[in-house]
Amino acid sequence: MHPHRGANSMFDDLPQNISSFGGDVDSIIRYIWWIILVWFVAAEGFLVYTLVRYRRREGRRAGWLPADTLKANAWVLAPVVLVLALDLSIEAKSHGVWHEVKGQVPQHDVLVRVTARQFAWTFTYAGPDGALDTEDDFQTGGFLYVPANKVVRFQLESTDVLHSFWIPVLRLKQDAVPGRSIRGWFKATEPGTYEIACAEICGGGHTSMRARLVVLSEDDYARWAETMAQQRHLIVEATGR
Ligand SMILES: [Cu+2]
Repeated sequence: MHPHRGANSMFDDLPQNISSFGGDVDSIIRYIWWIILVWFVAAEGFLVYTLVRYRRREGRRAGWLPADTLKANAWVLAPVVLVLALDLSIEAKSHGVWHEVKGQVPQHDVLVRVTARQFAWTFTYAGPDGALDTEDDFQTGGFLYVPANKVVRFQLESTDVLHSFWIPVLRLKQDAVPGRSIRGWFKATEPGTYEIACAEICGGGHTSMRARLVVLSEDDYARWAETMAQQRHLIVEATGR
């Protein structure tokens, strides 16, 4: 199934999608949404039906039936099997997407360390040599700059408590765990400025723990990165660190 955002879709409340794998994630959300909708209507409908059908009436007493026949038990067993089957179908549908998004990291064009702390985001870029923790690394605070249509690999870390790196338009949400460096990747398809938020309650300033994702065209990003690298070079020359 190829997901799309139709103008009349009842799913238009999903955020804009600018992620290379966002459509696959959305198709799972929609699939689960339909299952829930059908079950909700069926279960509530049946409940209302039995409420009316078996309501209190003069001269009719409530009885107690032991569920000792297969037919009686089928009222429980059949829905259980159905729910399980649908559960497995979600599993089957999402398996490939999970593998694509979380199970591997494609060859990357940009490497950046994302550092979370109460209550801000810092981004450390690998610089011209493509490796982190070298002299040519440079940093930004509050703004993550990436090129469009390039694979960005990130290493997510936290210096204090649990946080969660959330970029709604990328369908990307990953916990940051103190003491761990968690790898991940994304490819943004459309230049623009988008929201980054913390999605794990991490203290009093949690709701203000925001940043911006700035997706630049390939050329603009190259120019920006070059300027940052030059500035970094001047600082190293002047101060020796
Ligand atoms: Cu946080």
